[in-house]
Amino acid sequence: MRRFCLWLALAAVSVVKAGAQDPTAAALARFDEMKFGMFIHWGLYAIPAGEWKGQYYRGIGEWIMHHARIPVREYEELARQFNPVKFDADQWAQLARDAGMRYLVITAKHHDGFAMYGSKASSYNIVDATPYKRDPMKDLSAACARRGLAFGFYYSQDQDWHEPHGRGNTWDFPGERKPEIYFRGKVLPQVRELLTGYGPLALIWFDTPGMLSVAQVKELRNLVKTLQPSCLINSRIGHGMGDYLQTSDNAIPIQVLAKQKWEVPATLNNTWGYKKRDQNWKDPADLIAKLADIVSKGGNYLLNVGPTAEGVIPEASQRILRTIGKWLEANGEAIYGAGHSPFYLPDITWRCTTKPGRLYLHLINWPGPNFRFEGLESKVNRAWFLATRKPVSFQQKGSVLDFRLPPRPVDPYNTVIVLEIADEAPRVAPDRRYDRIPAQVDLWAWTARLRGEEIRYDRASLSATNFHKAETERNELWWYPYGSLEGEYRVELTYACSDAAAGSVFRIGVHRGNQPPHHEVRGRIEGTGGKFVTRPVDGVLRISPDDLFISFSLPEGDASASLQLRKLTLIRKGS
Ligand code: H79
Repeated sequence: MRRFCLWLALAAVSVVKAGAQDPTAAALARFDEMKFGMFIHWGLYAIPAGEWKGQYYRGIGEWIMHHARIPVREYEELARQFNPVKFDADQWAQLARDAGMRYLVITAKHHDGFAMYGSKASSYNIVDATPYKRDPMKDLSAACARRGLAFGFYYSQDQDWHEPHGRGNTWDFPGERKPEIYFRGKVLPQVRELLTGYGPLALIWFDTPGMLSVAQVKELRNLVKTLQPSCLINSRIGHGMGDYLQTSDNAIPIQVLAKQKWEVPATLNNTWGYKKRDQNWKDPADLIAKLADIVSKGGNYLLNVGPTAEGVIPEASQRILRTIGKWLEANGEAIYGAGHSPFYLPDITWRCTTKPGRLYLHLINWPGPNFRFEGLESKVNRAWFLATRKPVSFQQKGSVLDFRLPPRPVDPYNTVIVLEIADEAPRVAPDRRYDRIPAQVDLWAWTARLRGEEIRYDRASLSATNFHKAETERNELWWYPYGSLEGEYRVELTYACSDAAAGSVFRIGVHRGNQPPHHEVRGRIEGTGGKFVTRPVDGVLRISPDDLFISFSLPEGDASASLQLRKLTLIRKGS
């Protein structure tokens, strides 16, 4: 009897343990702590670098084979020239560390089908088809391991423009596809190679699902989890079978998303793969603020670099990343392992992250000497600047905190104030909670995804500019509400425009997928004499839970180079 009891007790313990050790759950918890990673797009496309036969191609550089409809036989020639003699795995991994990144994800195979590692499953790979003859991924995985950086592979499982049965290449292979031939012949064996040859992978990053069936994706998932149970799989494996969610490329949700773990993949300029001409680098101040924004909403930030064909990460990318790293060195406590904001995000002065007993206020746009913060019901015992440890003076009355701050920002990018509170988790006034959508929601240009090569964000005026040149590509803003904005709204625009440039038609659209809006309101931009004003828009905007994004554009194209759009305000009908 005694022995039986002992056995029962042991069995119970092992069940509990098995639960606690679910490898995917444990890996997700580690992933959530990391917050910030390096994405690397490196492949044959770095040779043309945006130009083919003397012609420049707009758009993302790694798509050049598709954009220029380059025949497989011609594109294959690039492999014979690919010789990245300046590649140094330790330098790349060290750069990621210097940037404060905790993980690194690199293209093992992009849509062009070329394997950037030594693959036995296809001779179209860097070891067998280039003069370089080495496997850079062996070096890189080892360099990451030496520095405690988590490592993962990007693998394009669905599009493969090199294969007759892969998706995407209709210029060489216009006929029907037998996905099964491609899937069994290339995808499964290559994914097996990646999961068995490069040590433990933190994650595998699939992209652009479309052709593979539920059964195929299930098999792919099982293969990954059988070989490495703690390797995470992103949502772009398709059919809802990922472990965590990707937002669209360069898209930050407008709100806290707390139901599942997620990640924003983003570029430093307008391309993933190296493109000679693209020097449209984002401002480090903007990236540092976006990191705080994403973490405050519960996400991870995966920032991309596109090395040259020689194996060099562009100087400008390095500078930007080291600037972010400096900020993180002093302020990392408010980022790594921090929880999302307990508050709704009313403006762009601040963002908030948490740890037990602590609340971090990220001042990303300096509020000036008198800063009022409302909605915190927990008692604040102490407040100090995270980077300098100097105390911050404040008064607390009920749920209102009044701070006395220096007239100018302590940190030019993001000044973090630590609040030590009397509760383990902050108590928040019900009408300020993160999951309580207020009757009036601001869609700031700052939080939008900027579409088009000309459009810019100007931090000084907190507005998007350069909507013109629609003859080349539409320049527009997209916001991602993730189901949080269901309802009917009146809309107001906050903008400035010179009187001379007034008159353009604007369109606010509501989109189900990456297609034209299924619902829209239009109006005309009136001159404001260059000053910022808030003006109502005629009509009602109807948003349903399955709407993917909301856009603002000047569809008729003549447009106003001088329009500065700061925000749209949505005011719920009946409020
Ligand atoms: O790897 C990066 C991109 O190459 C990949 N995802 C990130 C991480 C990606 N693949 N597809 N897309 C992103 C969607 C892109 C669609 C477009 Fe196009 C490519 C729009 C313009 C160029 C396809 C070709 C649709 C229009 C032309």
